[in-house]
Amino acid sequence: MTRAGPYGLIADAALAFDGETIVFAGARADAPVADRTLDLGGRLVTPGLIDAHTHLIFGGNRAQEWEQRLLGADYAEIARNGGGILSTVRATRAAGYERLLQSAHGRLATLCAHGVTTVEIKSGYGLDVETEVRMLRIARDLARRLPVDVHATFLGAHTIPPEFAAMSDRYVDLICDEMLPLVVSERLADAVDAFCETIAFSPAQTERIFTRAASLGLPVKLHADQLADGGGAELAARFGALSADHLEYTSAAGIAALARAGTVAVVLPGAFYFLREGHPPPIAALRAAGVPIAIATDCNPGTSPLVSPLLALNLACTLLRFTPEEALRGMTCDAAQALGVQRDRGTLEAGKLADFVVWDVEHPAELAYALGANPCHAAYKRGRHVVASANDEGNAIRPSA
Ligand code: DI6
Ligand code: FE
Repeated sequence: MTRAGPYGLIADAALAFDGETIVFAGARADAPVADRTLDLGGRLVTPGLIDAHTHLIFGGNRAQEWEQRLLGADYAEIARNGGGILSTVRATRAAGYERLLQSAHGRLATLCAHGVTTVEIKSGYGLDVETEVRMLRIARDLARRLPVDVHATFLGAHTIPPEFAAMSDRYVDLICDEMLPLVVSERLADAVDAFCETIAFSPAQTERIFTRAASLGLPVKLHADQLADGGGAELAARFGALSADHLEYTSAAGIAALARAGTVAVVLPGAFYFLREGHPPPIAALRAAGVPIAIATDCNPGTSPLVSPLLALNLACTLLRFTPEEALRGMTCDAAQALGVQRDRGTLEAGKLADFVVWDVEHPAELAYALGANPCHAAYKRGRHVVASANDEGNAIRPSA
């Protein structure tokens, strides 16, 4: 019997898989005889990374808004003046399917090159039936083009579209009566999310959307308490949400509710950093309450233009005081739970998918440590070798002439 050390690490280990399923993970001495073996040179192997919260399909970018913010404008104020999410909505509506697909493909390929094998992607920059459906179709399409499982989330309730300004309840009607049934009948989404915040949807509106989602059989998750404590965590818990995300301003009562409901906290250190937010999510209290804490990139053009999962881990450690071990768990097993796929993902165990990454590091703490590095030597998705090392000769940088 092998005793795993910190990080669940097993020294001198072997992993065996048959087709897309792991059949053995443990000490090399105990490994079954295999048809074919591969020597990984003693490198570290981890589960494939799971990025459980992204908005990586969008038109344009918001670099100029970022410039304005650096000069003193504030995120909520920009949003109230029709910028922010709405400026990305304009750019996303104007971009055709192909252009949106290509730009998202580039971002997702970067995540894959850094060891991501499962990703969640939200809609929410369309806010009309046609564009929301386009975004979700692109999410499905990306899964056919890249070696990654995609969980698509319908986020029609991201903000109130200009056509419904000052009549947000009518937009909630559209979501409940048209968008949600369509998304379900076309099997375009695996979950439903909403942005519950004073600049977006009220708790009462969020409840209506969640009630409808539940009646259609879709699990929910929530952007909760990012800019202020709006009771978002409690609301998510009441609906048995898979996750409550952001949580910068969540109260003690919210944390207790998450713990009782078994809802995963997803923290997004990229957004915390990029908004220069001063109020960190209550990590110590979440930890003490035993709430599983996942970490995700939140890849989006406004608050977290982040395509490095390992940098997200570093930010979680440096800014939010995760240990490097907690950070890695946050992008593997806790992230699997945030997507409801812990049964077949998130750890390396017999019976789970052979989604794993081979890293060019000596110790797992190095994954969260090196700023901007990519030590991914190889990644395997469902048993298939899908990412080769950037250090292989083919990719080596040639000397200038
Ligand atoms: N919270 C966020 O951080 C992103 N969405 C949300 O509800 C930001 C999206 C954006 O600014 O484009
Ligand atoms: Fe988000």
